Formats: sequence, structure tokens, C-alpha cells
Amino acid sequence: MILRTLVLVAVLGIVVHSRSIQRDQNWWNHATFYQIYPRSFKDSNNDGDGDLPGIIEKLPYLVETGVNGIWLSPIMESPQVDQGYDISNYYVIDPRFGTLDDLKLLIIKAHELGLKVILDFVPNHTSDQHEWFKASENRTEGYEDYYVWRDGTSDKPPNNWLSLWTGSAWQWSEKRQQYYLHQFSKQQPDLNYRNPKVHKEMKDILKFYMDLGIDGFRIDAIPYAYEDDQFRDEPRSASPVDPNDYSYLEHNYTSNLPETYALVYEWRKFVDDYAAENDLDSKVLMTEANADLNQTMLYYGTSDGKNLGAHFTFNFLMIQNLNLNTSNAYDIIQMIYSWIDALPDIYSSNWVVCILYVGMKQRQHKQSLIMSSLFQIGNHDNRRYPTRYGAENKDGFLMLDLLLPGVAVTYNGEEFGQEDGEVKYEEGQDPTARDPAVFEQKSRDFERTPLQWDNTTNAGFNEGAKTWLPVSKKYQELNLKSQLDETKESYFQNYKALIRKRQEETARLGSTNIWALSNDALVLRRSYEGKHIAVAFKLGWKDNNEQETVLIPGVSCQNGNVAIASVGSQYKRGDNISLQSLVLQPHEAVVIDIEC
Ligand SMILES: *[C@@H]1O[C@H](CO)[C@@H](O)[C@H](O)[C@H]1NC(C)=O
Ligand SMILES: *[C@@H]1O[C@H](CO)[C@@H](O)[C@H](O)[C@H]1NC(C)=O
Ligand SMILES: *[C@@H]1O[C@H](CO)[C@@H](O)[C@H](O)[C@H]1NC(C)=O
Ligand SMILES: *[C@@H]1O[C@H](CO)[C@@H](O)[C@H](O)[C@H]1NC(C)=O
Ligand SMILES: *[C@@H]1O[C@H](CO)[C@@H](O)[C@H](O)[C@H]1NC(C)=O
Ligand SMILES: *[C@@H]1O[C@H](CO)[C@@H](O)[C@H](O)[C@H]1NC(C)=O
Ligand SMILES: CC(=O)N[C@H]1CO[C@H](CO)[C@@H](O)[C@@H]1O
Ligand SMILES: [Ca+2]
Ligand SMILES: [Ca+2]
Repeated sequence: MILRTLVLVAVLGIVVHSRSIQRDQNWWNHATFYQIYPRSFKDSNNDGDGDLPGIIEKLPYLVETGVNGIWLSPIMESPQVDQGYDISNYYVIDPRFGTLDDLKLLIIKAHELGLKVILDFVPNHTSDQHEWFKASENRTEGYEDYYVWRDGTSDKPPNNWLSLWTGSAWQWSEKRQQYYLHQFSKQQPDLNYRNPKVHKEMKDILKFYMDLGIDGFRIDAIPYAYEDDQFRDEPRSASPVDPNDYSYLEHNYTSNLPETYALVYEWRKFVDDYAAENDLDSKVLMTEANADLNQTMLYYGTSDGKNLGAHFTFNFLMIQNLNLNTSNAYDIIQMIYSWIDALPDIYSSNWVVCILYVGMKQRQHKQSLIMSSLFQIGNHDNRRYPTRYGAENKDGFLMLDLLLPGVAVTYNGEEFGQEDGEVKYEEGQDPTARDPAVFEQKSRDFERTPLQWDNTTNAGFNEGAKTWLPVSKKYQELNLKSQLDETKESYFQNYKALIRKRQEETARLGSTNIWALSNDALVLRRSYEGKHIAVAFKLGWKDNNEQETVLIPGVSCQNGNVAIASVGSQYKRGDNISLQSLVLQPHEAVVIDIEC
């Protein structure tokens, strides 16, 4: 009885306390999120697959990195045809990852440590093994219109729409004698958002996880939520490719429809209302937006300010448009500049002036603090960034990634420079690349190999059981543990230093200037009240093998101090260096503190 009373008092104490503290509506504003690919992160029970207890075990490590929150790639029940992006039950955790109790414990522990937890939410489609789909295919009353069904004959689909994964987006159902739509694989039937019941189901799911304490959602594949209600054929694109390839058509009837933006606004209102009613920190929504910039901006909301959308959208420009072989410093600048140009006016109180220099041409732009995750440099769908931009450029890109304004997202392993793994065709798991002819080019397995924790068996991912994808052979040299020594220079020490730097006022609130000094060198400068943080980076791309002398434009003082230097740099932390003629070797990058 006494114990009970004590517990009750303790619980009430917490409630009273939580009522009296100021809720933080902007916690996500400058946050750094860490994307965990659960199956490859840490396998706690040695069955070959990473799991939730493995993540719990590593939470203290994540706190040490300095990140504010974690985003978990899908963990809900799934036949794993698309590694969890095909959900068969939204209310159950996939057994390979653990149980709902594991998730609850993870949330409690993460919150104790000050980490937010974001879940991947996959609303465009379910697995074909979901009960809703079985019922819908069966025309069970109430479920008939949960998916997008159309008439056709078994040899002639309803229209020319293509799946992102090649071939027709329509699959014939013998049982229902109709076609269903699948914008991804045929095991991922698209839900029908023209049915209000589907809206209700999705809100119930969001509420279920918010009740568990989840801090927000990363909404997968949102551009494909709605399709044209007249089912019109899509027009031919300009690129002369295989008629089965998604890029053969323009997709203005199957992606980024006005109704899709409205859906995001509806969910934003739903999570905002939930946080307000329950007196909680804001719940965030992140959307994926594989769209042109004007369309992407609509995911943030409407320019009249009447609708709020996602807190931030993922921008894949950096990942998709930069190529070691063909891009240069001007391309990087142009990319940042096109993004900033398109930013909406809706968060106008946050706006500060940003000036970009393309060569010597100066353009003035506004810049919003919500221009988030601009430089997300990798994820589970693209080759790891050291592979894309050159392993020698790891530090320079990380410096840009983390010192540009807004939110940043680190894909697990990036913090210590993990590179692509080696996966043979026979070992591959990605369903989009089960064809030897396209495996090397298309497979997403290379960036999904287990995390390299240390130099023990299976890189410390587990205790020796065969892993779902092979552990990279590079783990003996390239692993986290070898970089933990704070007295030795390493990518991980630089990562931690960058995360700390991000939290300084200059990085949070400062204006942003970026210059391409030549086609191989660039400078980023953040400035706030007489203090500056500058990044000077010599890419060393292609045959630019000469050292280069650079300057930090627009500062009145002559010298600054090195805060962070790339691994192997001639400069060391604390060095007093010239801002007028700073010599950089190819691939060398430095972060400089300047006060004047
Ligand atoms: C299929 O439909 C029949 C008849 O309406 C019903 O009895 C049965 O339960 C349904 N099966 C499923 C899996 O919904
Ligand atoms: C889609 O594109 C075609 C051809 O470019 C155009 O005629 C049509 O108006 C567009 N439809 C929509 C809904 O944007
Ligand atoms: C975006 O909209 C602006 C203004 O309406 C237009 O000038 C620009 O061409 C559009 N850009 C794209 C990529 O559609
Ligand atoms: C870059 O060029 C090298 C050598 O010319 C080639 O092997 C590689 O495939 C190219 N990479 C890309 C991403 O185009
Ligand atoms: C493994 O790493 C530790 C330091 O983390 C080092 O002392 C040891 O020599 C390494 N072993 C091998 C086999 O490389
Ligand atoms: C750097 O050294 C110069 C002299 O070489 C000195 O005047 C200046 O104050 C130093 N600057 C910093 C930031 O330490
Ligand atoms: C970046 C990302 O999350 N991509 C996912 C988009 O959605 C498809 C289908 O759900 C997945 O296969 C991708 O991994
Ligand atoms: Ca496991
Ligand atoms: Ca859809």
C-alpha cells in the first residue's frame, strides 16, 4: 500500500511537473536526426537481423553523437518484400524487430536520454497480405473500395500507367476479376484515398503511435497518394527509353496531385491538434517529395499561410544530381540556390537574408530556417555518399551537410564514414534489382549492409550468425570503435565536433553565404553578430590535383582559428590561419572560427 501510494505520488508529481513546463513547439527547428535502418543496425539476439533491443542498446551511443532524434525505417509487420515498406499490419511490430513492448521501452529510454523518436509511416500502399486487401479483393462489405480497383480485361490494363519499379502499374486479380493499382511492386497495392474510411484508418494509426509517445512521422512515398480520378493516360516523356521504364512517361496524373497536398495539410492539423489537446511538444511530419521544387514547396503549405503542411520535406537534389564525374563546385552552388529560390513565404518571421555567389555574380535570396535537410547526403535508397562523392571527400561534404542551416539527417554509418558494402548478386535482397543485368546499377543492397561497430566477428553487428546482407570486408579498418579515441583525428570525432558546432548561435541563427571560388573550391560562411563560421573545401574532383589558394570573402579580419580539419589535413584544431590566402590540398576541408 505504501509503495502504491509512493508510485502514485511519483506519477502525479510527473504530471504536475509536465503541466508546468513550457512546451517546445520548435524543438525540430535546428535538429539533427539520425536515420536507423533497423535490420542493419544492431542484432541483439544473433539471428542475423537487426532489432529494437539492438537499438535500445545503442541509445547511449546515439546520445554521445549529439543527435536530437532518431528516425526508424519501417518496423511494422511486413512480409518484407520491400524491406518493411509493405506493411501487413500497422498495429503490430514485425517479429524480426521485436514487439510493441520493445518499442514502448525504446521510446521511454530514448525520452529519458533526451532523444525524440520518429517513425516511418507508409500510407500510400499496404502489403497484399494486409487483411484490408484480402477483404477488398474478396469484396467483403465495407472494404470494397479500400484500394484502387478498375475494370479491364486480363490482357488489357485500364490505362498506360507505369510502376516506379517498371512495367504496368496494374495487376490483374483473378479473384475479383478486376485490376488493382500498384505504384510500387505488385505486392504493394495502393490505398484508395478517395474513400473517407481510408482517411479514418490512417488517422487511427497516427493516433495509436502518438499515444505510445512517438514524436512524429516521416511519411513515405507521399507524392503518390492520389491519382487522377478520371484515370487518364499519362503523356509520353522526352527521354527515349524502354517503354516499361517509369521515366518513359510524365507523371502528372499519378503524382503530386492537389488532393495529395490537401492530405498532408489534413494530417498536419491532426497531429497539431493532438499535441495541443494533450499539452505536448509538437509532433513533426517529414515528407518525402520526389518532385520539382515548386511542387516540393507545396508540401510545406500554401503561400497564403492558410494551410500548414510538413515541418520539412526531404530534398533529394544533392543525392541525385551530384556526380563525382560531371559536377563541380558551381553545380553545388546552383543546387542550393535553386532550392532557396523556391522556398515559400509561409514562415516569414523566420526569414533572414541569404546571399549566394555564383562565380562573381551576386544574387540576394531569402532564406528560411525551415529549409531543412537540404544536404541530406545519403539514405537507404542511394549509394553511400563516400562512394558517390569520393571517399577522400568525406569530411568536406559532412561539413557542408551539417553547417548549412535547417534540419540535418544522418543516415546510420555516415557519422564514421561507412562506405558501400560488397554484395554479390546471389546475396542481394532488394526486389527492385533481382536481375543480374541491372543489379550493380540498381540494387539498394550496397548501402544497407550491417553497421560496422568494431573489428570483432561480423563487425560487432551480432555474434556470428549469418547476417541478412553480408558485412562489408572493409570493417577491419573502417569501424566505429577505431574512431572513438578523442585524442586521435577521425571522421567520427569530426562528426561529433560538427554536431556541437551546429548548436552554436552562429550556425543556428546566422545568415548563409556560399561561394564557388573556382570550379573545384567552395566556401560556406555563416555569420551572426560579429562571429562567423566558415567552411573552405577543395573538392579535388576529376583532374583537379593541384593545391589551391582560397580566401574567405566578406570578413574584415585577417586571421581565424581552425575549429575542425579534415582527416589528414595539414591544419590542426586551434591553428591560426590566414583568411586571405589559405592553401588547401585536393580533398582538404576546414571549418574556421572567425571573430570580427
Ligand atoms: C469473403 O467474402 C465472403 C462472402 O461475403 C465472406 O463470408 C468471407 O468472410 C470473406 N472473406 C474474407 C477474407 O474477407
Ligand atoms: C499533364 O500533362 C499533359 C501534357 O504535358 C497536359 O496536356 C495536361 O494538361 C497535364 N495535366 C495535368 C493535370 O497537369
Ligand atoms: C516554378 O514556378 C515559377 C513561378 O511560377 C516558374 O517561373 C518556374 O519555372 C517554376 N519552376 C519549375 C521547376 O516548374
Ligand atoms: C565515373 O567515371 C569512372 C571512370 O571513368 C566510371 O568507372 C564510373 O562509373 C563513373 N561514375 C559515375 C557515377 O558516373
Ligand atoms: C581491433 O581493434 C583494436 C582497437 O579497437 C585493436 O587494438 C586491435 O589490434 C584490432 N584487432 C585487429 C585484429 O585488427
Ligand atoms: C593570428 O596571428 C596573428 C599574427 O601572426 C595575430 O595578429 C592574430 O591576433 C592571431 N589571430 C588569432 C585569431 O589568434
Ligand atoms: C527514401 C525512401 O524512403 N524511399 C522509399 C520510398 O518508398 C518505396 C516504396 O514504399 C520504398 O521502396 C523506398 O525505400
Ligand atoms: Ca535480431
Ligand atoms: Ca496512391
